[in-house]
Amino acid sequence: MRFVVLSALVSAVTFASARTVGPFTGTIIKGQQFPTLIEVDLEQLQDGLESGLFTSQDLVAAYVARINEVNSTLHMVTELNPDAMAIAKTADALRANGTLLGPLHGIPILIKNNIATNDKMNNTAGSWSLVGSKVPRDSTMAAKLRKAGAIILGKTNLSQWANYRSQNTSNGWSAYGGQTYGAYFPGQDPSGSSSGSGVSSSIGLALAALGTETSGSILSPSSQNNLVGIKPTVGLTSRYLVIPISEHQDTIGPMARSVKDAAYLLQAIAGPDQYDNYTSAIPWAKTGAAPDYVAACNYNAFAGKRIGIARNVLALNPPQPAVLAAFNTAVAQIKAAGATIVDANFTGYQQYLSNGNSSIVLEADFVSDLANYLSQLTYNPNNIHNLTDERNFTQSFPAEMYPTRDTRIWDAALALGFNNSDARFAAAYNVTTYFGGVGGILGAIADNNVSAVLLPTPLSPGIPALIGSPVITVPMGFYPANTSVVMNGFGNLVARGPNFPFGLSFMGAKWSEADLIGFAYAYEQRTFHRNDVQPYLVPNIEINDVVS
Ligand SMILES: *[C@@H]1O[C@H](CO)[C@@H](O)[C@H](O)[C@H]1NC(C)=O
Ligand SMILES: *[C@@H]1O[C@H](CO)[C@@H](O)[C@H](O)[C@H]1NC(C)=O
Ligand SMILES: *[C@@H]1O[C@H](CO)[C@@H](O)[C@H](O)[C@H]1NC(C)=O
Ligand SMILES: *[C@@H]1O[C@H](CO)[C@@H](O)[C@H](O)[C@H]1NC(C)=O
Ligand SMILES: *[C@@H]1O[C@H](CO)[C@@H](O)[C@H](O)[C@H]1NC(C)=O
Ligand SMILES: *[C@@H]1O[C@H](CO)[C@@H](O)[C@H](O)[C@H]1NC(C)=O
Ligand SMILES: *[C@@H]1O[C@H](CO)[C@@H](O)[C@H](O)[C@H]1NC(C)=O
Ligand SMILES: *[C@@H]1O[C@H](CO)[C@@H](O)[C@H](O)[C@H]1NC(C)=O
Ligand SMILES: *[C@@H]1O[C@H](CO)[C@@H](O)[C@H](O)[C@H]1NC(C)=O
Ligand SMILES: *[C@@H]1O[C@H](CO)[C@@H](O)[C@H](O)[C@H]1NC(C)=O
Ligand SMILES: CC(=O)N[C@H]1CO[C@H](CO)[C@@H](O)[C@@H]1O
Ligand SMILES: CC(=O)N[C@H]1CO[C@H](CO)[C@@H](O)[C@@H]1O
Repeated sequence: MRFVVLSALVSAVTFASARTVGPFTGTIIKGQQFPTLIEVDLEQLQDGLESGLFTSQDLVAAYVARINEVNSTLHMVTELNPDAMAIAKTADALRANGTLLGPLHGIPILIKNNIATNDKMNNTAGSWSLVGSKVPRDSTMAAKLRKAGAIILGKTNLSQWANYRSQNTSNGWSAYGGQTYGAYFPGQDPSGSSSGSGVSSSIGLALAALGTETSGSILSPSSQNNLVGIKPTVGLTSRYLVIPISEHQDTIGPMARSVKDAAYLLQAIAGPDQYDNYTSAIPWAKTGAAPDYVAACNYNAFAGKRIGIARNVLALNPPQPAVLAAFNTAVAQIKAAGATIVDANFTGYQQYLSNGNSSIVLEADFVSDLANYLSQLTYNPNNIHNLTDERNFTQSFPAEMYPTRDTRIWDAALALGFNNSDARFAAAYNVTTYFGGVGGILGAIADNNVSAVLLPTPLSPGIPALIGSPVITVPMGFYPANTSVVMNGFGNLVARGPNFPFGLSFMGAKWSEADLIGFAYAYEQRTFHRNDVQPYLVPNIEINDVVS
């Protein structure tokens, strides 16, 4: 077979041997043992495609069959890409004549239903108001995935509007997609807002998925669905044609079953974009010399490093005993791996807890940024141009379930009376960047001379969100099998219960993703907690069931 190197990304492909030791026995394809789709990683899929064990068309068929097996229970995918099989056929043809677009060539990926594609799929943020709306071109995230060779398989369900509509609702519910459930316990709260991305990636309905985060929406569902999630620095991944909450806090990142798979995805989607000026702040935006996030996966990353713990955050929000015990074990393992562990407290944290400026930042940004997104639509079926219009639609359209699912977040945003061009916005943002920066993660890093700061993921998102700094979560443990069931505030989901997963977060300075990936990988490879507990619901179809 001849290889035509079309893209520099291809050089990143190395066909390393299998690593994860899982409890699944695998599947026999053409007489050869192959990992199951709940545990397979990117390099193993590329191996199987290269050796002719199966094709990308087989992968699409298998993943679609798996989605159909569980979607009436879990509601994790809102729509499939009707062109996925045709795209897979083209990918197979290219591969057959030796052309690989990149490491993701012919690999099915799911994306959250707020990342627009200029194809037959809808982009709705879960709202009926946007069903049928059209965008002028692909979002930069979708375009980059396609350029790297990925097959966009479909759109995942989410907490509607990325959890920015109601004060009383449930994670993973959208009017358009219904209620998403997690796969580790019947009725499991999938967390959110990238709920369907979390559930789908976790049980192998695609290699991995993209999520979006404003404050916790990648990290939290990755934690609660037993995944690795990367919340990149704001500006590392373009937000162009992604339905926004806040230009100052929104970011798009991978949710995958291994650190290395997440690194491959980040490599494909990171980088400057003329349509999102925040990407011009990327340190390598002008040189084009991107870090190699895959090569950053380093088993020895902790050797000689100082790693901090935000002890005062733990003291002010005592974690559940199972989470705290797992965290203490993780800290000991990281120390044993060569790190020096020190306190790295967030000095402004107590003051932050009683300060309301972060709500003002999101409200004012949403008023501006939603109007900006809507202004770019080339077809706007319900003539919605701003938040006033959107609230009126939502309160009038029965399937939006108003007032059971309220609009109180929007009511507050409209009552604010100004947007992010106002001086009052700038003053509020100045306060929140203090709590995130000098009084938060950046101060903790500088004052204590550490390379990263650790927290259990249920506590990690809030402070980095304020300044757009990166965080990576890695599976750290599970609630014990005898955990009592606790319902969510809305009363329809199990918020905490037996076998619920949770993660460990590595927080760093802006643009420090390569360092964080190194730490996350070094921790993952020593622990492999993802394999400790299996979901209660796993699809049965494997590639060998569809391969011809
Ligand atoms: C490989 O196949 C693709 C798709 O059929 C075609 O466009 C391309 O020209 C072929 N390249 C070579 C080198 O044959
Ligand atoms: C997008 O929404 C339209 C209108 O409801 C629907 O006809 C179409 O099937 C949807 N697209 C997909 C890919 O589901
Ligand atoms: C992007 O543009 C906005 C609005 O003009 C501006 O406030 C911001 O500083 C710019 N960001 C960068 C990184 O250039
Ligand atoms: C960090 O906070 C914890 C809990 O509040 C406290 O016990 C510890 O002394 C603090 N560490 C430093 C270095 O200030
Ligand atoms: C915003 O922060 C300033 C300075 O800390 C504080 O005085 C003000 O009360 C805060 N606003 C709200 C709404 O909390
Ligand atoms: C923001 O508010 C200003 C002042 O009211 C207004 O001129 C501008 O059009 C608004 N921008 C957006 C995007 O709503
Ligand atoms: C929102 O858009 C509608 C038209 O769709 C317009 O009548 C209204 O004035 C706008 N409201 C604001 C606050 O810009
Ligand atoms: C509010 O929504 C209803 C139902 O979609 C529509 O008939 C009405 O014209 C809207 N009102 C305004 C002020 O946009
Ligand atoms: C911004 O906050 C700093 C403290 O972090 C304060 O010294 C400064 O006066 C504030 N600037 C504005 C314009 O509010
Ligand atoms: C939240 O919604 C549920 C379901 O509609 C309702 O029973 C509950 O009273 C609501 N809680 C609050 C605080 O509004
Ligand atoms: C997107 C998708 O796969 N939808 C399927 C969900 O499951 C029902 C059956 O319960 C199918 O009819 C849908 O096509
Ligand atoms: C694709 C899919 O599963 N769609 C479902 C989304 O949720 C609604 C409401 O529960 C169902 O009617 C759809 O079938």
